Amino acid sequence: MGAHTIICYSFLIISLMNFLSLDHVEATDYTVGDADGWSTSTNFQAWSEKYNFLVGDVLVFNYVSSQHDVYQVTQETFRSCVASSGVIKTYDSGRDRITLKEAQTYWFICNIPGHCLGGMKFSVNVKASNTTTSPTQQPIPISPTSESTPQNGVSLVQDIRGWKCAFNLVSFWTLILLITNG
Ligand SMILES: [Cu+2]
Repeated sequence: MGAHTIICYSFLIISLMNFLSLDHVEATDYTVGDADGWSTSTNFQAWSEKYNFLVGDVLVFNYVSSQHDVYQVTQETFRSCVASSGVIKTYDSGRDRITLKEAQTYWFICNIPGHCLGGMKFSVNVKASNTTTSPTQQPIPISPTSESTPQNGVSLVQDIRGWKCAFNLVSFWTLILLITNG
């Protein structure tokens, strides 16, 4: 086995390992209300504030379909609990999976009479999951309320990802050069 071949294989293996660890970030399923499910006995706003929701994550609503439902609504309807308008989407299967597709705030209520006013409502602030923009370039969210935004280690992760990307690129072209030069 020549030196070139060994170098080629080394780069190939390193690139492959990098690739596998880089782009396959798993989306997370969050069961709303944890073990209690979607019910009248849970403080859902407190529940939602425990987590950092990222684009691609899934909210799982578990409930008895004859007792509750799930309405995705506007902020105004979220506040008023009057769902005669401002309804974006409704769910009533009792096993609803809602994928958080956008980096935005989502508002959910139960539209069974009295339940929303009784506390079956919460918002989730969904953040972008896999951007390459640095934290200084991120737009400042415009929000009428002064909601606090929990911090996490995203900026560091993005830094590492950026370096890995550059490294993969260098590895790839080195490999191509080595192959074409025999
Ligand atoms: Cu309900």
